[in-house]
Amino acid sequence: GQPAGQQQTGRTAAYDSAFLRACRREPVPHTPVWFMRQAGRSLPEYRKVREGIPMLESCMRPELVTEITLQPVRRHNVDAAIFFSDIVVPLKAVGIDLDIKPGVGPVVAEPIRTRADLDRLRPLDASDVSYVTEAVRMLTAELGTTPLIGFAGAPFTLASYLIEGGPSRTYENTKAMMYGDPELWADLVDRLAGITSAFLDVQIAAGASAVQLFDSWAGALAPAEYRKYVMPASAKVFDAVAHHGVPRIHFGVGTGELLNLMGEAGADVVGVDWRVPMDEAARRVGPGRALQGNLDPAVLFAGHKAVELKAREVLDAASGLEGHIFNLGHGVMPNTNPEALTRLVEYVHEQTAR
Ligand code: 1CP
Repeated sequence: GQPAGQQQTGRTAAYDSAFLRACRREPVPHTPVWFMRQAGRSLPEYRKVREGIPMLESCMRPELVTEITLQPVRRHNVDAAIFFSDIVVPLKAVGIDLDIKPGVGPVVAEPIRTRADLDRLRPLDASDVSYVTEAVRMLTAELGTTPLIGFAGAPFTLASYLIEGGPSRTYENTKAMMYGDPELWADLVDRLAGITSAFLDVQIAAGASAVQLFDSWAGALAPAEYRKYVMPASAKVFDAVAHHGVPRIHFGVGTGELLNLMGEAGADVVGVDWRVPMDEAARRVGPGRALQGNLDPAVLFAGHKAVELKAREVLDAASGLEGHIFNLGHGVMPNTNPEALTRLVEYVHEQTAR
């Protein structure tokens, strides 16, 4: 049942696509493929249209977002598009002073460290990101039966940028708050869960037919800590968008020990990095959820024969699964030859055609 007054937006024109069928663990004509970070730096046509436009500004221009999102679909024939944006866009939209610095990533001017700092994180309203609504509408009209994946950052990963002030390898300030002031931490991730849910709501309401929650850095945590300090906030996000009826994907890097919990948080599809074979991942996640993954993105530098061999290993390991979406184990690396990606899509389609 859905709450009164809320319409199920799940049945888009892409409903019967291979990607959405795989998310629902239904039979597919071929194994669907898309790549995390498929839009962006590896494509010359991307570098061309982005020239002179800062990253955050480019996320606020619906026509540019539409063009960049469509580029990998045209070029690679992937089975899904992923909305061109960034996980920090909703934080910027609620007024956090941050920038995305080339070669670095998100940088926050005044990190969040105290209870007083929490007041800077007000709830997100759809009107704060009207450029997202506009871009998603334009995109879904252009994409037709090709699904559009909306996305957001999960509370832990967003909190890590807000607390550290930028990218980190150790998350020392993040963990200091989590262990040292669990009440402040819980309130912070709860606010972030609200912002993230609202950002996903906007994308689904405008026509996105699936969503992915990126908890990229959750692999820094042991399972007991993940369960206690992170899972409740991520579960709140998945619950909040459940009424839309669109598949919910959950992904993080180095999360082999967390795969079962990331499923339990409320995902329909669990993303797997390259460190755990797909059959072992399926065993860890248990029945009732599809899996996405998991070719090592570095394999794309090894030449086509090696790519085929390694892709075949992924397909073999995933052959017993009820729902498999082929992807890389993390994002496309900037120096990847785009032709290697196009050939990989062809290979997976041809190997799995039924
Ligand atoms: O296909 C696509 O490229 C879609 C667009 C997309 C997505 C899905 C971008 C554009 N960012 C993201 C998600 C994102 N952003 C994640 C989760 C995915 C992942 O784990 O890779 C994370 C952690 C970020 C934060 C971020 N933004 C980083 C990582 C920094 C770190 O901590 O190591 C970076 C480098 C950015 C900048 C960014 N985001 C996107 C692009 C194309 C860029 C490059 C900057 C530029 O072009 O100026």
